[in-house]
Amino acid sequence: MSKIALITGVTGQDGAYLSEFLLKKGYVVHGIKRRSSLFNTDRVDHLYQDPHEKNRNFILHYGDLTDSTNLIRLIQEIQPDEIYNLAAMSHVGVSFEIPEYTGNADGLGTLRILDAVRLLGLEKKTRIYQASTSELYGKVQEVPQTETTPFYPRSPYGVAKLYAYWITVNYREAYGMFACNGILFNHESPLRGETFVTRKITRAATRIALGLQDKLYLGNLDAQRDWGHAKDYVRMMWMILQAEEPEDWVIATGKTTTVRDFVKMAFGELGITLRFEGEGANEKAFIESCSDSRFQLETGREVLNIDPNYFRPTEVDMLIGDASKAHKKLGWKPEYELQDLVKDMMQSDIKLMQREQYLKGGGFKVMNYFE
Ligand code: NDP
Ligand code: GDR
Repeated sequence: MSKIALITGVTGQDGAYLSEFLLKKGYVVHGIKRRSSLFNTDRVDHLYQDPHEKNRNFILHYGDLTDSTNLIRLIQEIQPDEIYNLAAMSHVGVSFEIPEYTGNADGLGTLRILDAVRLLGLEKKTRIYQASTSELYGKVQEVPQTETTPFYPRSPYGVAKLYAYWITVNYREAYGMFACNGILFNHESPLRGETFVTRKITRAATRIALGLQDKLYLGNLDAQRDWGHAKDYVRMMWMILQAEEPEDWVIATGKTTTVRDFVKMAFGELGITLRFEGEGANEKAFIESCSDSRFQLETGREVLNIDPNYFRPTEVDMLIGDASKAHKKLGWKPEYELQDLVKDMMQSDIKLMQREQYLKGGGFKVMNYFE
């Protein structure tokens, strides 16, 4: 019999990679997607199976973490062996704009899943993975951060995820549930949402090189993040639920890099060297040289400015994780180095942007309903 998994947030970056991973392992995968006025399933469209087909192993359901009635009904119908709770309003900056909703979806949403499992008497059958985050550490207390480093979240997102972390621990201790937190540090990929800093940079670098965009506007270039590849991290989500005991785990690469250095690496993949000048809100970057003859770029051109609107009211300055526990107890090791990740993202974005350039060159416009 195939194992049955339920993934919330199936349409997100991690949901897509995890779906592929579990399908390859022979699971039947159910996913919860939100209703949206436009299609929002781009990342999993290649896995789509027509609802009229028999014996489907990838099935999507409408749902929302803010609706307990929906979650209870779906979990009752699906009777999952494993639930991966990946759904969240996952943008730290945006959480300052919509703090109440973030608390509801990211904090209480986790409680709704845990309690649905308990209410339905599935405590001993269903294992639960909670997508916890390095944002829990927030203000630097200890370097590198481990499973025992104290938490000090610095955003409504981090605070909501703190509630989710502890309610997961509480349900495990109170009701003997196999419920675990994966404390994942930043992980990126070609599927990363366009408003997270890495993808914003890889898209902009390729668009600037191809003449589709003038400048890149960023916020805090000094922030340091421990960036891994999402493919490595979804493998670990599964390993966490196969462990003998339910526990909490840090997943990280153990290396940290500034946003500024990520910018240099991304442009570097296109043979472009940047020169940075100025400080804080006045920092700028210019093209120093370009060794790739495909791109017609003027030396000395300004391509990066700071937009203080991207500064956060409270920032997380530095994250670097120590995943020794996962290395030793579960044998997890990341396969991607940061340079491989940047290359992967750049190769994907250059293809996407070349397509856009080709369409524009042919007189086609990116779809706009009012033109
Ligand atoms: P994404 O933002 O790419 O995906 C989030 C998913 O959650 C999307 O499918 C989104 O749907 C869905 N979602 C949002 N709100 C709701 C809601 N109210 N009800 C149901 N679904 C909802 O995030 P990632 O894939 O990058 O991250 C997955 C999880 O891991 C998140 O919980 C995130 O907070 C956490 N995390 C991520 C890290 C990272 O570096 N990527 C690091 C640590 C933790 P839609 O597509 O419709 O927007
Ligand atoms: P983060 O990721 O907040 O770490 O949360 P993000 O890529 O948004 O920011 C990383 C750092 O870059 C700085 N920054 C900018 N960020 C964005 N988004 N846009 C900008 O223009 C910009 N300029 C500078 C930020 O200030 C920050 O310091 C991600 C999410 O996936 C969370 O869901 C997850 O929990 C954590 O990673 C671990």
